[in-house]
Amino acid sequence: MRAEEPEGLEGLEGADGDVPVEWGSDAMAELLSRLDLRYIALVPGSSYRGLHDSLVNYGGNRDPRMLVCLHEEHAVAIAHGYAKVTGRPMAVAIHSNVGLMHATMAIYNAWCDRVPMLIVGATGPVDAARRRPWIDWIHTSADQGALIRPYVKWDDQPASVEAALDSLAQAHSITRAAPSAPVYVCLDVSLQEQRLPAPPAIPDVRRDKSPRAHGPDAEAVRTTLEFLGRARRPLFLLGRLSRDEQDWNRRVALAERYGALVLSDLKNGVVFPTAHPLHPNPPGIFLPVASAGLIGAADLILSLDWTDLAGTLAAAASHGHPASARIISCTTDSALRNGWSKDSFGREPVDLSVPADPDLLVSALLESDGPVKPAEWPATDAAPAPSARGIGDGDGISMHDLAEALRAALAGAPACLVRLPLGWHGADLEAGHPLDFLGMDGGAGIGSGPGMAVGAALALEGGDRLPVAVLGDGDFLMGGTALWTAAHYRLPLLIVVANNSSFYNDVVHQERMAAQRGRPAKNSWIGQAITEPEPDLPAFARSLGFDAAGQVSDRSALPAALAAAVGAARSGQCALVDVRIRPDD
Ligand SMILES: Cc1ncc(C[n+]2csc(CCOP(=O)(O)OP(=O)(O)O)c2C)c(N)n1
Ligand SMILES: [Mg+2]
Repeated sequence: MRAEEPEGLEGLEGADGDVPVEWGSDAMAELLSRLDLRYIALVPGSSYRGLHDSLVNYGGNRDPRMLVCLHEEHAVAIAHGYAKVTGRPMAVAIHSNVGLMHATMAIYNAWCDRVPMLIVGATGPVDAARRRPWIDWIHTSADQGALIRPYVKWDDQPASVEAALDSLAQAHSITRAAPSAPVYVCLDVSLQEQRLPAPPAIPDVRRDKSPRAHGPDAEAVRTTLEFLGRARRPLFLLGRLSRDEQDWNRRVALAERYGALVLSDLKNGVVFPTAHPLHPNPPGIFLPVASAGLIGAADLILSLDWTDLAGTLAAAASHGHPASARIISCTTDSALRNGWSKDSFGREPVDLSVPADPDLLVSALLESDGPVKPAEWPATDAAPAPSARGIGDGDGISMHDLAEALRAALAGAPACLVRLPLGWHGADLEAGHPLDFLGMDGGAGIGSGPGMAVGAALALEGGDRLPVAVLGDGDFLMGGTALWTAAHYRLPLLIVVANNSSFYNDVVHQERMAAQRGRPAKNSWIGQAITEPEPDLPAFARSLGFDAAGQVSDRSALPAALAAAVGAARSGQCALVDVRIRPDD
């Protein structure tokens, strides 16, 4: 049995399951229990001590059940990883202004990744006459939501218990509606700790049946079909799409019907089989040159919530392949545009804009059974399967060697690559199911990898798919204490650290600067190396409850080390493998 497993009310002292609603926070906990939220990730804090008590002693620590975290950034990253797998929001409780300050980068990542989550914040008494000396004053800010307003979809600071109940219900509805993004409700400690003269009416949260996503209108479907019917070289840019298997199959069917070539993006979860003949180029974080060629050659581009369409077209042009195609862009993302955050990217030169859920557009297009002319793409060379490239020679372990060895160790049973490090080659990603790879962090905020891995492990717990996160050592070290939450709740998880003892991505930037300025490239490691001392990652992981043997630096030892760790994780353990990789390829 897992630590703090709320089997019945076991583990709770004196709770008999029938506690009356007496305090403001009891009513809030009651409302939360009706919102289909299984977990609430948190770092405790006195600004929500009332709610904390109610979640435990009124609600029995279930629906939502608390997940203790060692940093607010991890609590949000866990909800982010959970949402990437399930598409559903978790709750997160964040203490006052200071906890929110810790949480900010993770909220920004979740915002950029368009995932739902309900963040329940708290503040010291808004009424100054009620503040305790010192601590309540430093943990109370005017308009606390202003800290994160540019990168949440909605926020509120209700001024009564009744308003708080409505606000929480509304927040839960808003975060799930497309396009999804985090929402924040700040609960004044005084409301939580208010004794209620009588239990308030709890809003009927079942009366929330509005559609979560909108399909395209008939005119948009008709015009898209007409453009597709005329196209000879259609190209689909598949971006932020669902983890649903039926949606996946429909995308394949649509591409096959029109003979469209498909590009996907390593920043997002996998949305199309990487080995399909219509997916000729491996995905990249930046646009690969071969894919730029396809953009230049296409006569119709159908962009389905592609991340940064304008920047992608500009990149293709800079590679010598300007797009001359007619462009259809299907996304609801304009609903989240604001002046502060530039993550909605530049102006898209589109011929048809379809403000709808892109997977619903795919469904609608497939419903038409009109005649289809065959596409006229020149035959493309299918990318070699990852296994055909083999393990490299030379000293040490390259990122590609690690990919090969990991693929072999995971063969035969499903796994979910929760995260890949920045140096991973797109050609080394082999994916045939929407949960084979979850994409990156949304906002490129380093330090999120461990927390998101734990969140994905939580979502996948009890299934047959093993969560595996391959993390850079910099990313791992920034967020590593998130591992404790996985160990504490016994969530099977494998973490592989691609350890180059460096913030290597930035070494490359310094090399570029040196080349541009005619300065010595040999200084590029200064200010980047994570050495002297070199952190002992296995010891660190063991201290947090993970299985971890010593660092693997010999290529011949890698298969056995990975096999042992995969075996441990598949049998329910938390395991980490620290792999010394060559920084240069
Ligand atoms: C919060 C944050 N700080 C700094 C950066 C800049 N940055 C981008 S990649 C990177 C290096 C990450 O190191 P690691 O995870 O070890 O990956 P490597 O580049 O070594 O493969 C850094 C520091 C960032 N993106 N986010
Ligand atoms: Mg590194």
